[in-house]
Amino acid sequence: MKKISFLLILILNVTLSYAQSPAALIPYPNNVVIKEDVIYPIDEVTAISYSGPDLLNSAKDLQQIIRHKTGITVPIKENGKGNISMSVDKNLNTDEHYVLEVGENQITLKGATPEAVFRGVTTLGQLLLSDNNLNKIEGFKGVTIDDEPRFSYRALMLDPARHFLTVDEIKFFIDQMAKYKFNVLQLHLTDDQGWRIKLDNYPQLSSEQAYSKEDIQDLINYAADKYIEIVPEIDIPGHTSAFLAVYPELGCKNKQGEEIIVGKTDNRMLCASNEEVYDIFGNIIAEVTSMFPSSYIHLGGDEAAIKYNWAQCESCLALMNELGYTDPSRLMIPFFDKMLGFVRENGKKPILWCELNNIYPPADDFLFPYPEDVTFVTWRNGLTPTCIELTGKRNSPLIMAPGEYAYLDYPQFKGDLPEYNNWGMPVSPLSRTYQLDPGYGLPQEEQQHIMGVMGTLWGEAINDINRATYMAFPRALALSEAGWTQMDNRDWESFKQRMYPNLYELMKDGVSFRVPFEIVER
Ligand code: TNX
Repeated sequence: MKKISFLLILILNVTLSYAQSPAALIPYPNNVVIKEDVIYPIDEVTAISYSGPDLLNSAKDLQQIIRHKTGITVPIKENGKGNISMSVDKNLNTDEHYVLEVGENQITLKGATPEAVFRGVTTLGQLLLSDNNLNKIEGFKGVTIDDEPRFSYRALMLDPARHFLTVDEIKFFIDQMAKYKFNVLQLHLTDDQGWRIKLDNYPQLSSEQAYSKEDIQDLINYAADKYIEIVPEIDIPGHTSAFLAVYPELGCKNKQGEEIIVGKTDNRMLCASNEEVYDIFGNIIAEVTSMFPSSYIHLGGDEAAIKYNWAQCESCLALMNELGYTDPSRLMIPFFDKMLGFVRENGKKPILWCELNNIYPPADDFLFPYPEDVTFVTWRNGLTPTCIELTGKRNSPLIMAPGEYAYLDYPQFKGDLPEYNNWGMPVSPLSRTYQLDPGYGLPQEEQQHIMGVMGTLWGEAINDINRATYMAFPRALALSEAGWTQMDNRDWESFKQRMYPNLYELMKDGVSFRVPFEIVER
């Protein structure tokens, strides 16, 4: 009996706390205590004080959030008196750990780092959203929050290689990411359809629309202000038609003389047995890594059409024999040995898409023995459990982008976009994305190596930024919660309710998103 009543109390508590939970917190913080009927009102005496110059950005952001919601511009003061005070507290233990206390007369926000304070500011911003009276802001809802993320790597990926996106459009996307505590933006900068990064050493490579050094620096700075890191991706050895259109002689021997039409030609590869490929990419990797402060560079490694290239190229086959291999896919070993050597020489760490010995289950091994220091991204439908197991065995870091949940280029509902380049993509509705547990339900010791999540917006059919946000939202809200919030603190019914005020805000900010009509019974 005792046990039952304890359970009942527990269940009641959980339901109550969800029913009364601050209406718009996404991702849901990991420790929330609601103070019933407490509101911190914003008025003439409200002022923000911050403890040092590295919190100025966060102070300004909060000032902007308050102005946006209430029209009131509250003063900000360094080390001054303010009833909203922000500071760095070295006693907090992990990088993004913050503690937020909203009382009737005072708000205090402490973070382990300036980044943590910034994450707390996004939480504060969501406390101003109200579900029942959207235009009348009473103030911050009373609450104590002690919060830190489940995973340190929470990424979205844009693909301006397929359809170019301008610097301003990417900044607009970064703004939306920051609201939901994403901290990495991967830019897929090269593919068959375009080479979108201008290099001093190889100016002829870049497509008509491409980012200059200044553009890249501008994006890096803009993202860094919101504690988002940009990870560049240069996709090799496949997905290289745009590169090979400029350097056809660096493709395989059997392909020489076959025309490349950028935008149409795919399935080409860099020749594994041509030393010039390595000379050029040594320089390219040096130049690209010098432009990005991130400790990572992503070198792709996905969907290499080996049987049409390396397997039919006489000099690749000769190299294969010389090295004693019987399968041309083993040429990935010398290929990435050299390419990852360049990554290391430049003091960076490589990321690759995880490829297995088959593209469908029952794949049971890696495509080739990957070098020890690779960080993997799992992506292919059905293969994530195998990727988790294989990377776990060698303790390689793994980023979770399983197609079933995290491919934001897949349709959100049957018959919805994309209307072209849809190869029969599985439907991936909001409810499914929300189901992602990045630990795949495994015991703790089997998910130690999982470092986070990534949602991908492959761009074949994403021809502008409004389409990109339409495909991303609201599923990116679900992914943000998957990356930040412990499973015990997640709940689909609660998420749906918290989502609505956020959708209203996104709409007010001019963000195109898909209305998730199917989650309402009618
Ligand atoms: C596979 S995902 C690709 C991309 C495509 C995507 C379309 C991955 C590593 N490679 O090149 O854009 O499918 O969904």
